[in-house]
Amino acid sequence: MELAGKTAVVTGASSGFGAATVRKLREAGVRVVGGARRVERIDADLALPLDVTDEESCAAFVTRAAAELGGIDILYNNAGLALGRYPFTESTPEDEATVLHTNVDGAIRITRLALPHVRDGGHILFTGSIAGRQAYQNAAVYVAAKFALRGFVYGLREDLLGRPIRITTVDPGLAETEFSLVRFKGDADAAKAPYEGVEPLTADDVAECVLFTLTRPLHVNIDEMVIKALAQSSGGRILRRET
Ligand code: NDP
Ligand code: 8X3
Repeated sequence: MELAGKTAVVTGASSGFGAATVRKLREAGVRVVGGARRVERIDADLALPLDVTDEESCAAFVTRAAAELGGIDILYNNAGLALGRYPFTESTPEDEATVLHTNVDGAIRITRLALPHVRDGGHILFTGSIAGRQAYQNAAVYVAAKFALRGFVYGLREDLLGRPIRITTVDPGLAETEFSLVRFKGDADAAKAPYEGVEPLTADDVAECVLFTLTRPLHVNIDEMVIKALAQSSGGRILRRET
C-alpha cells in the first residue's frame, strides 16, 4: 500500500507515539492534521487544538480537519494517559474521570465524529496498551480503560465488517515518552524509575509498527499488534540490569 497522497488525522500529536507517527506519515508523503491540547508543540501540516474529553472541542477539530483534508484516509486515535501508580484503595474520582474520559470516551467520540469522513480504503487505528490485555498491579483504572477500549474496537470491527475500512489496535508495553511524566504528575524522578536498567521501546519503534500496519495490502487487516521491549514479558514483569 502506497501512502503518498493520503490524508491522516492523529490525536495526541504533541508528544510520544503521536508526534513520531505524524513525522513518519509526513515523510511518507501523507498530509496530516494533528490535534492535542498543547497545539503549539504539534509539527503537522495543520495543528489544531483538541481536548478529546470535550464533545465541542472534538466536533470542531473533526469538522476543521475533514474540511482541510477533503476526506480522511487514516484516523489514528492515540491520545491517552495514565494517572498514578497506586493501589485502587487510593483512587480518586478526579483521576478515574480523567483516565476513563481520555482513553475511552475520547477515542469513541472522535471515531463517531470522524467516521462519516473516512473514505473507502481508509484505516482507523487506536493506541491500546498491554494494560488492556493483562492486568498488572497499581493501575486498575488504566487497565480498565484500555480493556474497555479494546472492547469498543472489537465492536466497531463487527459493525464495520463489509465496509472497506481497516481497523487496528496497537498495544505497546513500556515505552519512553512523556507518558511516565504525566502518570507521575510531573515528578521527574519518579517518572525516570520505570526506564531504569532496561531498554524500553521508543516512540519511533511504535510509529514504525503503525506504518507497517498501514502499508499492508488493502485485503490485509492487522487487528491487533502487541509490541514489547525484549526485557518485558508482561505489564508486571520487567527484567532490569543491576545498577
Ligand atoms: P505522551 O504523554 O508522550 O503523549 C500523550 C499524547 O496524548 C500527548 O500528545 C497529549 O497531548 C495527548 N493527550 C492527553 N490527553 C489529551 C486530551 N484530553 N485531549 C487531547 N490530547 C490528549 O505519551 P505516549 O505517546 O506514550 O501515549 C500515547 C498513547 O500510548 C496513550 O494512549 C497511552 O495510554 C498509550 N501507551 C503508552 C505507553 C508507554 O509506555 N508510553 C505504553 C502503552 C500505551 P496534550 O497533553 O498536549 O493534550
Ligand atoms: C502503559 C503500559 O506497562 O508501561 O500503557 O504501564 S505500561
